[in-house]
Amino acid sequence: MAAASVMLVAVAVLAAAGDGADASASGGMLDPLLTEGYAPERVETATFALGCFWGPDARLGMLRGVLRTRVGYSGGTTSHPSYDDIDGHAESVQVDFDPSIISYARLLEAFWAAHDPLRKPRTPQYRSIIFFHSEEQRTAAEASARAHEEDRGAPHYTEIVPFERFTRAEDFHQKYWLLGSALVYELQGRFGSFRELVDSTTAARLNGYVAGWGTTERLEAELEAFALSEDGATHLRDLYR
Ligand code: MHO
Repeated sequence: MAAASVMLVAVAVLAAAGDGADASASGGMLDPLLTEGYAPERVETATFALGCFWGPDARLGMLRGVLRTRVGYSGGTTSHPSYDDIDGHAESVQVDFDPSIISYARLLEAFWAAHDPLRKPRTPQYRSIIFFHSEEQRTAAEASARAHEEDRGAPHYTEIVPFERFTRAEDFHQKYWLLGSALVYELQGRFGSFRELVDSTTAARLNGYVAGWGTTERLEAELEAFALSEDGATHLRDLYR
């Protein structure tokens, strides 16, 4: 728990540093992904490693245009990694997004903003990696890395490698903050399985809100779309008072 609150502080500091990311958060306009009946024409996947995966799961899951997220292990060679036997893989977050709402370039900005790629990873488990899924993603990642290095004036530890495989992490690592919140009970019963719950846009956003990535304005714009009970809505509002 102590570790989690330390991380929350770190996340809050990053937020205060302002990645300017949240044009996506701006009030008023509802994310089409939260609109009944909207179906993306195309869905793209992005995979990143950037330290403990709990934080980026919440951070990236909050971005407008992100359809779903999951955390897992990527970047190693063994076929059945687990948290206790991660063996060369890195903690990773995988994001499905609607490219008509959010660009890959914008996700890359969020990637840089959500960790410090100039800091040497404690262990291989916490490496900074962009796993590209296409040549377009590779080109965008390389350009973005160059620009980011120039900006920071120092080389970073980030690797850019082709995506190979991703193994989902254990259930208790998925939507970490949501799972620690009473709000998770609101979602149980709506979905046929825990996996469907984890894979929902609502879970991605609520996890982000509980982790502290929302704003009062955005919450008021989105709250109805989450269809929470009165208690659930009050609980969420209380977090942003
Ligand atoms: N609490 C751990 C990170 C957990 S994350 C799933 C720590 O800060 O060392 O790796």
